[in-house]
Amino acid sequence: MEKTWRWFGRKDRITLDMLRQIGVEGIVTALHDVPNGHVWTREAIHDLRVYIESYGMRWSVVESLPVCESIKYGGPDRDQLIENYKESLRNLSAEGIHTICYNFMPVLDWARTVLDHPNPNGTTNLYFSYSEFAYFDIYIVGRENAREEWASFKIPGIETYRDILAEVDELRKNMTPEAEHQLVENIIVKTQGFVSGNIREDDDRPVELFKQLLSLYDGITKEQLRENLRYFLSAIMPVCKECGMKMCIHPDDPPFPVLGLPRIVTSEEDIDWMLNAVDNPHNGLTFCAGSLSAGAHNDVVKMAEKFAHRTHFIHLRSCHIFENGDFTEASHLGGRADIVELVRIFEKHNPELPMRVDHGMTMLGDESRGYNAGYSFLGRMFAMGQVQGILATVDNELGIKYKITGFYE
Ligand code: DNO
Repeated sequence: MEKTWRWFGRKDRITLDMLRQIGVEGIVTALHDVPNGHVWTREAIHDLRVYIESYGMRWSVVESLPVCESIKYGGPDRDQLIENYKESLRNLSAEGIHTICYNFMPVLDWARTVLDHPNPNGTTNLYFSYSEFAYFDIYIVGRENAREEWASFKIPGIETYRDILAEVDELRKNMTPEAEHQLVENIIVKTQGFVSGNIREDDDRPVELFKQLLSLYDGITKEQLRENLRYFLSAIMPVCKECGMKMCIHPDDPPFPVLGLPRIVTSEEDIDWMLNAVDNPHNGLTFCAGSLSAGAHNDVVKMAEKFAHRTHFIHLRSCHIFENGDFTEASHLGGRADIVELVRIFEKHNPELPMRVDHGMTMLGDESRGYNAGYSFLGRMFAMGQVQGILATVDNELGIKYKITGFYE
C-alpha cells in the first residue's frame, strides 16, 4: 500500500514538513477553495502539485472532487455540471493525478452526533447516537413524518428492539438551547463544512439552509438516486477511459438512509449494484472500512475479498458498535473492521494501492489545536504508526519488501 494522508491544503495546521517526518509518501487532498461545480483549472492543480512535490511527496489521490447536489437529484443544470466535472478530470489527468474519490450522499456527507466521546483511556473519539440523531431530525429540523419513520426504524443488522422514540422523549425533558446548538454544530456544521462545502462554519442560519437542501430531494427515491448515479457515471466514463482516471466512490457514512434521504452505497448489495450498473474498471470503490463497519449488517472482511479487484483507494479505520446499536470509532487494532486481515487482502491483491488512515483519536493536546473533526494530528499519527507496523508484518509474511520512508537503509 502507498502510505497516504489526508491534508487540507496550505491552510491545514498540519504541514507537509510534519508529514514527511512520519512516513507519509502520498498526499490526499482537494482544491478546497474552489466552489462545488466550478472547473478545477490546470494552473491551480499544477500549483498545488508542485508545492506537494517540493516536500518530496506526491499528490496521490483527490478527495473529493465533489459531485454537486444537482447531479445527485437530477436538476436541470446537471449536464452542464457534468461537463465541468469532465473538464476537471482532464486537467487532473494532465497533471498526472488519476485517482478520484467522491461520494453520492445527498445533502449530508458523514454523520456523527458527538465529536469528543471519551474512551476508557482518556482520549476521545467520534460517536453516533441514534436517539440524539432522531432528536435532531424530529425537533430541530422538524421534518414532516420524522416521528412516524423513527417509530418503525430498525437499526440495520441489530436484532434487539430499541424504542428510539421513548429515548427521544426522555432527551427532550432535559434538553437545553446550548445542547441543541451543540447537536447542530456536530451534525451539520463541524463535520460538513470542511468536506462538502454545502454548509460552512460561517453560515449564520445553518438549519434553514439545511432544510432548503433537504427539500431538493422531495420525492427522490432510492431507485431514482441510483439512476442518477448511473447517468453521471455513464457520462464521465469515456473521459475516464481516455485519461486513465480511477473513480472511487466513498461508501455512505453511516451506511443507512438518514433524514428521509435515500443512501445507495451502504451494503454488499448496493456496491454490487453500482459496480455492475456501470461495469467498467474505471468505475471503482474507495474501500472505507470505517463507514462499512459502522453497519452491523456488513461483513467487512468478506466485502474486501469480494471487491478488492474494483478498489482503487483504501481508508483504514474501524468502528465499535455498542449493544444498543450506537457506534464509536475503535482503535485501528480493534473494532469490527479487522484491519490486519484487510491489509493482508489488499496487499496480496495490489501492493501499490493508496491507503490513508481515517479519523484518529483526539489525544495529548490535539483537542486544543483546532483540527477538523476526526482529523487530529497525534491520534492519526498513532494510527498511522500502528498501520505501518501491520503493513511491515504482512509484507514480511508475503515476501514483499516493505518500503521504509525517510530513514537510512
Ligand atoms: C469523512 C470522509 C468523507 C469523505 C467523502 C468523500 O471523514 O470520509 O467526508 O471524504 O465522503 O467524498
